[in-house]
Amino acid sequence: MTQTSRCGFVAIVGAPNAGKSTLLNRLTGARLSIVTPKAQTTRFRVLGILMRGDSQVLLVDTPGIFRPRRRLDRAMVAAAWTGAHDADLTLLLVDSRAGATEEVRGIAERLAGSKRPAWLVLNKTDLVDPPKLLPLAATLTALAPFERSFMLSASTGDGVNDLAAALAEAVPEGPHLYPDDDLTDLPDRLLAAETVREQIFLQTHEEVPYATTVETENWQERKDGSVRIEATIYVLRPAHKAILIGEHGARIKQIGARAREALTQLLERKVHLFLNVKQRAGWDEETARLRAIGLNDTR
Ligand SMILES: Nc1nc2c(ncn2[C@@H]2O[C@H](COP(=O)(O)OP(=O)(O)OP(=O)(O)O)[C@@H](O)[C@H]2O)c(=O)[nH]1
Ligand SMILES: [Mg+2]
Repeated sequence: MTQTSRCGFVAIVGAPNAGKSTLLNRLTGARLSIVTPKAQTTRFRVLGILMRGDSQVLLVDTPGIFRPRRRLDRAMVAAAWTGAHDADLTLLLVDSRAGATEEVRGIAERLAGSKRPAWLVLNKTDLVDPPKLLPLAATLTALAPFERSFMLSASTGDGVNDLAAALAEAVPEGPHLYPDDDLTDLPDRLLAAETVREQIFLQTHEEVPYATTVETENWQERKDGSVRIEATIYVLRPAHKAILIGEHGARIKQIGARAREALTQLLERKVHLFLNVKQRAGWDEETARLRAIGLNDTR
């Protein structure tokens, strides 16, 4: 029996913190998109490639959809909707414990208006009583004509295989758009910057993570096979800089150490990481800073 080559884009959209990046990582089996307990972690589209039989499923993790205030936020939300618009299929991922919040209802209604194929995925089933799931699915399916619905836990992996199999069958027939052993199209420089940002989200609090962006400034391959990476962390205010550096540089040292560990695993080689903290008022409204992380569409 010959298999049919299939390939298509599947966007994962939802409210902040629904578990979109966790699901992308689980489906691809790699830590491609950063995950933290804080909302608004993901800032741009992250492609993850799932190979299954002769199907290539191009998963697109997107920033959470919320009511944007500053230019950075607007660009993030625009990137999420562009992801959905450009996809063959959109998954609305919902945190089952949070339920049908106003945010989720708004996204479902907008998806319904787009008239494009969408599936409902209830996530975090490990956190709720199973009898609550069906009514939640019914509530959301009343708002948008989801073709199918799934219930899973991206954290434990429960139910994820069923979704993967269904996606592999659902993507359209056609040639593969990426080499079959690729995992993502994210450049290593961006991956490095994201790894540092993940540690900032994990190790600082309140407004500090949201006042921060990271850019890889320098990347040097060394003869011994290791890589030397210099990254700049931009913050909005002097107080943020003081917090990031910490007493006697303790915080920045810890951020660097953990990010280096993660990068060593991701890149599978020795990493020398140097971090620089710079204060730059208004970076979150600046075209160049947004472009540096691939955000240039404010559709
Ligand atoms: N218990 C449980 N926690 C989960 C599950 N999926 C994700 N999480 C947790 O939820 C939090 C948010 O996960 P993310 O994957 O970063 O969520 P996201 O939707 O990508 O968030 P943004 O990028 O901010 O929009 C993290 O602490 C995850 O560990 C799940 O199935 N069960
Ligand atoms: Mg995310």
